[in-house]
Amino acid sequence: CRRNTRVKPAYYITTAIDYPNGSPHIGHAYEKIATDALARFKKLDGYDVFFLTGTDEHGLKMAQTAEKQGLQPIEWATRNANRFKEMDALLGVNYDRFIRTTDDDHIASTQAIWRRMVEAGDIYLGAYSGWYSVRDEAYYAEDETTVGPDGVRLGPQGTPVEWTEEKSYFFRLSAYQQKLLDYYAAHPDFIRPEVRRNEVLSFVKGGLQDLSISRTTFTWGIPVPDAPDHVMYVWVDALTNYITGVGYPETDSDSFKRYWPADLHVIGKDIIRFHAVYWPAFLMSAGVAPPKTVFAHGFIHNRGEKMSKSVGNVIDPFDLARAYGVDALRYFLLREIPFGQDGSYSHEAIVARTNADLANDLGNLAQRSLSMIAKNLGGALPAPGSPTPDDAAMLAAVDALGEKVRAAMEQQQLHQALGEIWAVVAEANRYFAGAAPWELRKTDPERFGTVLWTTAELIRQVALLAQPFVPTGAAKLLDLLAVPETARAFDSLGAAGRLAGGTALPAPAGVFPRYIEPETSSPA
Ligand code: ME8
Repeated sequence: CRRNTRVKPAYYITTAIDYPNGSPHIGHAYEKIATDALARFKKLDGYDVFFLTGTDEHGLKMAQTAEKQGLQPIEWATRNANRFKEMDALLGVNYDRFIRTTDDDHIASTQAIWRRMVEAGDIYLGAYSGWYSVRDEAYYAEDETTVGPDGVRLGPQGTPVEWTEEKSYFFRLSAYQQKLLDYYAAHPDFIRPEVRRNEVLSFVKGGLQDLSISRTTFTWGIPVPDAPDHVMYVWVDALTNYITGVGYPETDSDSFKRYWPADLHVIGKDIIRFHAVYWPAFLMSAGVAPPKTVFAHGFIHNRGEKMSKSVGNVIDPFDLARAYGVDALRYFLLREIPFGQDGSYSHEAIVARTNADLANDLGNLAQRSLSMIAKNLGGALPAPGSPTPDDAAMLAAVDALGEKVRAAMEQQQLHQALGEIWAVVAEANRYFAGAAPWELRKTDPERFGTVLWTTAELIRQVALLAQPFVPTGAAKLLDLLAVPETARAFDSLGAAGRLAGGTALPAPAGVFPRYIEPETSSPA
């Protein structure tokens, strides 16, 4: 059966939706870049990918900041949502839909899931009192709070909490403890990485209390059906974005049937409870299948320090992309920080990665080998002669790379995927230096051709696999090897896409520039 007549398998991947309560920071950029790399990988690997991202626009905090600016909440949300879209465009984040929780279809979808939860008997009216953090949009139990030296009571995230009492609708979360534990047991990949899974398991085993899911003290939210003085708790609204994005409540629609349940929700570690406890419980109540995997990544710190507006060390992704280039920024974030762990950003670290891995190891190898072909062979790719054991070993190593990278990506281990690719790049540099083609040119023209062909072929496969991570530079490398657009998916890896001797190559050009310190100080 021919590949292009087969129906591609569906793959649905999402990011968290960001609070557009200011400009995006590097943490927002990190999550979008990582998710984009995962989405691109799956597309290149033959999947019909749907990639959803967006903004989470309701809630008291949004309303309060808008008011401080003298704006309507929707004006403030729109202004900042546009900044998030600009960031995605700049960083090469190729989403299929940018959802805003103020979109009409999302409001309808959220009211629909609410009604389904009412029909299931899981929503009741009660009164709520507790310690509420405006900053986190969350209520906390007394024992989750602490009193600081200045007498201010703080929630578990270190934000101030206030004693609050209001009439509220409740979701019967307590009824879902065993169902959730059974679900986790039956789906070991539902929460990743392992450390987060353990955290969630012990939280749920400790018992679940019903969840307050409506507010009467402000109006910037989605109205509760048939209860006009209540707006929904922002997290009910926010989590629902994932099903709105593929057509909920039209559960019979092609898109919903095709893409739901989602394959992967990529989120930060601070919001795992919402995604791994509340969300599957809401979905079970509404009769919708939970997503397959929730992966929580770590936090990015500035030189090891937590970023905060008050400290003034928040990093602007626009500045970074301008200073280092988009490929370098993407590569650094995805290579340096093991996905799932916390990591740190620093100017020195990004420069070191850019210059060593991109400019030297891959960029120079391409430049040197392709220049030899241009200069000595009139730009025509040589055909390989009979391979020596070294040539054969090099080719075998790069032919085995696709499987290794795929295995790492299946586990969302992006840093490991890049580690595998650059291990082959390092090997290729040793191979090239050992073969010394500049000496073979006169003494052994056939082997000269074989070494250059082998080097070009391994650069082709490295560039194919690097596309999800450094899309611009990888595309340039493939251009330099005259690889047509139709031969850039992963079905062209290995023998299927071998470079053909005699192919006319364009004039070589630099692909990954070195970072050179400007006269003035660095941006960070
Ligand atoms: O939590 N490093 O929005 P948000 C890495 N609207 N990731 C970070 C980070 C950092 N320093 N700071 C934040 C929300 N993030 C909700 C989500 S989803 C239905 C609703 C991550 O703007 C954070 O963990 O505070 C989250 O995944 C995302 O950025 C948006 O954070």
